[in-house]
Amino acid sequence: MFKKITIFAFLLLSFIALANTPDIYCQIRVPWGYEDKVPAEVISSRPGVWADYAIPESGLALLRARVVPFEVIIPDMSEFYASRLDERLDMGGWRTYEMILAALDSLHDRYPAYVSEPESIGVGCDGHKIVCVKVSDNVETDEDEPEVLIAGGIHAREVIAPEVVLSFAQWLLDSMTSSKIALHMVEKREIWIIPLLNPDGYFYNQETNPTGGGMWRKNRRDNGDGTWGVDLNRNFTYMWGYDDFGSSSDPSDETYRGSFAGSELETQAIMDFVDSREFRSSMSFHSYSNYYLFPFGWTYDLPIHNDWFLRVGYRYARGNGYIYGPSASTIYVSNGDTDDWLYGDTTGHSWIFCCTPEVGGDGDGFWPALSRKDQLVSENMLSCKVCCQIAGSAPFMVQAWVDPLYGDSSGYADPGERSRILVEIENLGFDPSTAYIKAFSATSGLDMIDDSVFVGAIASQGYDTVGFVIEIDETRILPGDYVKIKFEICDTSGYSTYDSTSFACGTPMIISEWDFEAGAGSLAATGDWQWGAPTSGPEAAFSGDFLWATKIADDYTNNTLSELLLPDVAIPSSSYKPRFSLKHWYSFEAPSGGDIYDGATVMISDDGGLSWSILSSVEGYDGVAYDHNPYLDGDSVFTGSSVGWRTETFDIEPYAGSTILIKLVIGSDPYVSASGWYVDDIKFIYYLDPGLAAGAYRIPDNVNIDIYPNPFNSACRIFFHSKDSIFLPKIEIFDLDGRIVREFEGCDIIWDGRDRMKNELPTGVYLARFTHGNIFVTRKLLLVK
Ligand code: 0X9
Ligand code: ZN
Repeated sequence: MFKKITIFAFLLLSFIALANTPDIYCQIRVPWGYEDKVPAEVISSRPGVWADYAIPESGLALLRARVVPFEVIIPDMSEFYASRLDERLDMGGWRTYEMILAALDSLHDRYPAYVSEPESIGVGCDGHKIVCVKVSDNVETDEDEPEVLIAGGIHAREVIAPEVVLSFAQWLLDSMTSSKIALHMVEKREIWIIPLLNPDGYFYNQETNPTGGGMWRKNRRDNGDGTWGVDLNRNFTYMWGYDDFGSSSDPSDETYRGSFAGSELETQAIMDFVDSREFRSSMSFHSYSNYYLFPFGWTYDLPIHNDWFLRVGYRYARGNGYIYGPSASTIYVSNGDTDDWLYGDTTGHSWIFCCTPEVGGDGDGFWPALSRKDQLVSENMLSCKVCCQIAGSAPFMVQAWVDPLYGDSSGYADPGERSRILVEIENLGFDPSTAYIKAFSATSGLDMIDDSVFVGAIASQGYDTVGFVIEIDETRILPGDYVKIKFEICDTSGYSTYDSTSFACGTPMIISEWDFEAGAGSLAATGDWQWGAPTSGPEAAFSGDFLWATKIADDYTNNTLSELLLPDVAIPSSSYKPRFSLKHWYSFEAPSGGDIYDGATVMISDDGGLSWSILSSVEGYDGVAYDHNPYLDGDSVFTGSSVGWRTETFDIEPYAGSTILIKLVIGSDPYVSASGWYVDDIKFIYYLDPGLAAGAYRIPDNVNIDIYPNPFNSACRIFFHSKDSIFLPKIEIFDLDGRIVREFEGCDIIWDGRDRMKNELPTGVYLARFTHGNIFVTRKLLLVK
């Protein structure tokens, strides 16, 4: 009898267990092109080659019925995820639903003056609460301050999302005493924190997989047909069910959009809450794939604020390399999602500057290893800060360069000279900004004559440029040396952002250069390389109209090696700090899971092309190509996107005295192409030799040089006297492009401002270089017509 009961009880228990047993999810890999036939979202992909999906085992039959070929990559994702977590801990070490609520309680307890009492904005059908807190000074008062929403966890299994949201709130509060920006945001914004938008789904994962790895995504609605759950990120009322791309009317689908727009309790709670506030900017954290996604998702049409989104996207991703862009083209089209509603539906609120971060890479998946938690959190703190900033005023530095209209107007900052650095500032915030900029020299020998400059009011999304006078000590900084200036951009409302610039001092002398305007140059091309005016990629040359590109009107070819060989160049043995530089714009297949498939590199040979080596770049390559690429396997390459035009510099000092060959090489693997490589303004330069003696750029004590008048109009007299030698110096006059325009030998000569052919030279700066024994000295001459 006893036995019978036990068996019965056992059967009953297993039945209950069975009813509660979640589906086993497999990660499957499907060849590209079947996206419409797979009832789930792509979780990772190599566009054009394959896409991975998380599919419940029960859904595999449907794929077979639809004749979708697939390979199982991970047979049981929950088991796989749990296996790398800590089985002794709840949720394997990730926070449970209760811990998330407790964390909000504890924030309120620790900072009652800055964190409101946690409040439920609604519940799911299983009764779990969507809880929010407000972070701000005078937290009980609804002040007239810009409002920001930092939320996450609308997809139950994306456990990093609540973690990032809570960690940001924690950082804001814990850093009020140590970080000006944290204090400022707490004082000048109202920041609403909602770590978990889908508590029922989250709790369900906690129950089914108490040690972590639960794969439930949707909420827990009983669909009434034996299936559960609506994808809350398809249930919002803006463009709900617009089409069947990325959202489904099938209740068993992972992206089921619900039976009508806004049908779900959670969606209603979120929409009501947003409509009750005045948010300007927001984050809705998801995982994974290392993206910052902006509207729209429902259409490829770009929103009118697209430029602003991209400028801010660049700031979000600075430091973590996440890809940013409109959802539809960056990942996939879908409809009824949170952000399209926040941005597009303006019936109950103004448009919101929203963003969907997808935190983590392929290796992290939905349940990252615990060792990755801190990194994934910290790499997203900047985006949260910037999101809070832009709700008010948000000045940032865009770029800095040497003022070409200051001093000798050469556009170069020479040792021994005063120059001016121009700094461009943009305001990415909703409110106008006023700022001042402080500048700090980070290189000894570079003095800031101006160390603080006021910037006037900049309208939302506007720009302004200010200048800082600097002086470079010629005894400590030599031509060609890199110097660095740090900037603090102080918003007068009370916080700062930081940036810096670095550049080489001195006026470069040109050994040879090509801007490709007059023609293709004598370059030898194989494969995709073409000279012309580009209509793809950047759609314009860096300067003028023409450049070289791996197809000027198309993407590069798959599985191809293309080489562009420059004519040989003799680097004079006397040349000081010779460098090779180019301007380039590139877009190659984006690396996936750390693997680089396509890329480009610069190779050098000093034996006439018998042997080649990679020329290292001062600014640095993007990574090392993977063995899928038969041409550049193991080589340092540029890959992914340059994000606009860049200067690339290569040190060729070891080749002084040699005749070198340089080739620009791009290698692609058999799949996926992109715009390719666009190269303009190639230069071989060196700097004016500061002299071999100590004291460098200064005139040695035993030498006296006089030039008068200087500036001059028709002629100047150049007088050279050495106490120790009767030999005559060589005097070479260079123009600023490094071309020798005139040569003399003598210690008292008159230059009439003409070149060798007796042609009058134009107004400008010229350089007189004196060579006398082993003394090299250079002086500037200013010809004014
Ligand atoms: O598909 C989603 O809901 C989001 N990705 S996830 O892997 N976390 O599920 C992305 C939503 C982006 N929005 C649109 N494409 N509309
Ligand atoms: Zn998600």
